[in-house]
Amino acid sequence: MTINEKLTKLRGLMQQNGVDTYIITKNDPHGSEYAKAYWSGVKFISGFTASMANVVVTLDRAIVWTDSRYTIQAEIELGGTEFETFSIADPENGNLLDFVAKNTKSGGTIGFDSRTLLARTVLDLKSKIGDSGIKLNPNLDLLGEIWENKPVPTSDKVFEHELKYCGVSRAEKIANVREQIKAKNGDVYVISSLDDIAWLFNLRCNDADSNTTFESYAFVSEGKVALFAHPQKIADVKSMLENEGIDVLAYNDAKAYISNEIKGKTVLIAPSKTCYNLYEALESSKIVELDFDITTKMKAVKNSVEIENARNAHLKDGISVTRFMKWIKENVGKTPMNEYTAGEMLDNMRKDADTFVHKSFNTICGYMPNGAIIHYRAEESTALPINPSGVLLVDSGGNYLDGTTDITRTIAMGEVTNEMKEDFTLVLKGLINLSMAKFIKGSTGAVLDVLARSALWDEGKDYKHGTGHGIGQFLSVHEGPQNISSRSTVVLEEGMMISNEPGFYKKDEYGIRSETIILVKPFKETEYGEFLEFETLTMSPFDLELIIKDMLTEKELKWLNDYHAEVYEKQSKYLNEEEKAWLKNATRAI
Ligand SMILES: [Mn+2]
Repeated sequence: MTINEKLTKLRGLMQQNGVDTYIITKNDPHGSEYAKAYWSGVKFISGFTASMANVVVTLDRAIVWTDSRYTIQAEIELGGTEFETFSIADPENGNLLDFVAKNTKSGGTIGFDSRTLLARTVLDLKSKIGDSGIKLNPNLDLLGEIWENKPVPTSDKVFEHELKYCGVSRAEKIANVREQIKAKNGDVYVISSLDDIAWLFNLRCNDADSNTTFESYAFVSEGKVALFAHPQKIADVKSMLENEGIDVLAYNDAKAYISNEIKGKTVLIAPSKTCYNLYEALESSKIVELDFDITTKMKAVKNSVEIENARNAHLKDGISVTRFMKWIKENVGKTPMNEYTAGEMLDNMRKDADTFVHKSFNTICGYMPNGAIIHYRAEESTALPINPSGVLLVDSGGNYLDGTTDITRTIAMGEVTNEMKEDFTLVLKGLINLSMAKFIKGSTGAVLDVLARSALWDEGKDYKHGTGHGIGQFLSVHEGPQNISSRSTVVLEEGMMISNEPGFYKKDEYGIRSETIILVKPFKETEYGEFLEFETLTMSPFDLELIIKDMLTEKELKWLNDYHAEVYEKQSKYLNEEEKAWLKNATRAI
């Protein structure tokens, strides 16, 4: 079926159902960053594969909303179809909800599959429609009727994430959640967020697409705790959970069970993670809205067992990155390679580590102009060949039983310009200054963001992305609630892990980014307050060939040399003689 044929079929169904405007999103029912393949309705109907994309189909128009990162991709992938593209930054038409509210006639109907719209979105839509006379039909899975060969859940089974990796038992976590339900004056707490549920029950699934989560809902009250998951996936751990007093029920029964259990109760939920389909069932009870799940904050503060495991995972991961840097520097210009094959080489090197499960996201390997595309992903057929000059940006990570990693290194492939070195060094100064930060307890990431940008700002340069995101433990590579950006509102606490990833992107020429994961830990307590600092968990060298030593202050230089000495000390015992010699030179004091 061509895209235009699919649109014709969809419009036929819209007319049969009395729908004038139909909304299709990339969301799953859980607000996940990476939804399972069977939720990829946008890709099915439009062929558009960007990570940020929503679609509206009316009886005479078809529109994709995306952001500026994907403008070129939209031109290519949507070319020759009926689809128009709107940028979310467009002041006129950038807001999808405003568009549908404005462009649906009074008395007309907006339809959607309420599993794919978050409660927050539908509540916004309702307020935009107001008393215009437009009706909503929220439970219409029209795509399901025309989607041939729709992907189905994988057969991967849920397994236990052992106590030696996660450090705290399910029973203890559930008891803590119950205390917080009480503290927030709730009776019942309903969780939709998949990584929160995986964390709470100490369960994981080695699923496709870099995911360790499994589709589920959870219900916690004073007397009950229930987990809803696809029966074939949860089979191996079902009796273990039931023996601990956890009700294990079918995923598709969640809505009915929850509606029944919440009558007359006060329900806690996070509307930013709850789909409207489930929210509808809660609407008749008293709802206390959470900005984010109770478990999200608990999960973000890592315990001592998780921290020790993470140190190990980052060391193993860093060794793979070191081996990759050695390999690519020694082979560029001799062995044919492109962005795609180089990325695969690194992915394969990671597989040697004993606790490695899969990559934590799709490797970004961008050579020269492609390095300047922030979310670039090389495709086998269009990857640029890598030549022995210029810079290669590699952002990658692994999911290990003992931790999740995310590391970016920018590597000189041969001769580089002075401008590239200057930009690399400005970015590195930012990374170092954030790494060295001491800050008073109570600070948010917004207080620290400038540290990573200041050297660039001195030169009138900047990067258009946040500086840092939280990271999971054998879970999602991006997790909240903390982050480092000018808009951050969450206080950084001891035990939180966060990325430190300033960059600089010269459009059509080259991209530079350096990234480590840093851990918040105590610094000192004085008469003026309690102070915190960071420990760098990521272990792999920064390319000395790209550093202009004279641009570094004495303090920055000392940090760099100390860090490199630590990388060598920790990694060398796992390396062979040849690798050791290479790393010795790559981490030499400058
Ligand atoms: Mn990152």
